[in-house]
Amino acid sequence: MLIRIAILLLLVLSVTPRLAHGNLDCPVEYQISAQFENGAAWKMCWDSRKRENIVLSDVHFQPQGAPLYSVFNTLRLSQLHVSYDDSNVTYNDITEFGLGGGYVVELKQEDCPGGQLIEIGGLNRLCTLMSSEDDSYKTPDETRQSQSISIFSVSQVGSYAYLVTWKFFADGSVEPSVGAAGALQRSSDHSHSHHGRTLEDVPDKSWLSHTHNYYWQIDFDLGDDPNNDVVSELEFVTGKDGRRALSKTPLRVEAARTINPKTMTSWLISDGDHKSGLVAGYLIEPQNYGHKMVNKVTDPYTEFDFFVTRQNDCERFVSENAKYYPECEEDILQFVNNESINGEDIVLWHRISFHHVPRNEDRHVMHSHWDGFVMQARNLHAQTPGHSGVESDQVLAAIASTDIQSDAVVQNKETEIGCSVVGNRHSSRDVGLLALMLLSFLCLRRGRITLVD
Ligand SMILES: [Cu+2]
Repeated sequence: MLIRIAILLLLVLSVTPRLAHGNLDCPVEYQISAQFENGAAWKMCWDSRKRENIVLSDVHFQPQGAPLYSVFNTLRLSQLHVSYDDSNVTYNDITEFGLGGGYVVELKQEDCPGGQLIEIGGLNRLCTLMSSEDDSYKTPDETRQSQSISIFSVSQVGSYAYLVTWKFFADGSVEPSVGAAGALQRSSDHSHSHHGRTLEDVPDKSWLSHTHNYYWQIDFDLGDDPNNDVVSELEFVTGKDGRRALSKTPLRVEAARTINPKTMTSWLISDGDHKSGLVAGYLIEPQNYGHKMVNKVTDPYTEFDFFVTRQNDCERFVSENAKYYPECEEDILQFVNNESINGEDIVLWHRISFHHVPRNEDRHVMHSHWDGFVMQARNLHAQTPGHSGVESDQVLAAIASTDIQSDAVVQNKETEIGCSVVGNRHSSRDVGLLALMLLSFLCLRRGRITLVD
């Protein structure tokens, strides 16, 4: 009997897909992998959904000589919200129409030069493309190009053609982006409208300005345990002495946050798997967030740029979600309902806006306007990936010739939301210290602060 059970167990294990040693949990034709010159690799599964089209899952990165490392459970564009300045029309392209199904454009080989075309529904409609571009780094005696694999498809929605792209770099970083191309969608019969521009060849119309709000849904699953990732908000606050100090605030409950350019807001997603030493993670620095569209009257969630929620299968679209999941909430702001994300599988949502003011050059065909952001790998490597780790004599001579001044230490603080504390030095040191002690005491009483090194 025991032998039978053992044989059965062996059979089950031999046919169950497992990720160990590079086996992805999807059929071979739905797998994408890339191997780079620096020894690193990406492996993932792809799918095409009727609404959002490309959904990438089981996304793993493998640094040179290291085991496969889980990065994302899923990646998708969650809404393409287009709001016109005249407020007459707002599109939610993904839930009203969709980027998948018949909206996906067939690609030719010249659309995917040197790349691999993949069929969706019997037509070549997905491209994976390896590229080497720009200098990844340059030293006096070495130049290395940045290698990446791009995965993209094109969806024609109304007059617009959206180029939805995911780029995975050889250093572990990831860049989601969308190119808006095609043609202008809406015009008004009121020439000289304050809500648009009259273009050269159509004197009796105004082509209306509008904002494209791109919302990505990023389900990080860093390392072996998907439930121990931690999201922290980073800010750099300039003190009275003119120095900027880091303020790090772990988010412990679901949150809707805004980008503050003055404090250079960014978000760090850290892997809780670490036993000791440096913590692996990803940094989201929204340096290309542009002019954001905020309309609290019609779409209250547009006030925010970044959301953290507890993973929930029925929370799929940033807006008009209940249209497909009536048992669930309608929009992202309602998903954020104070649930604890401590020790949970967390999902991030990020919005980047592009305010599109029509110009003559947009008639009759628009050039692609690209928007996106980078998720920068942190501590996935001990040093520059692909570099020997040995400085040449030329590099050492260049370093030696520079005048490097030592710097005084400025203490960083880690706080929880509502208890952001930044040290102040010099003239107001005593007052700052007193305020720091008082605030720390209040925070400690509320059990909401952890001071670290
Ligand atoms: Cu536009």
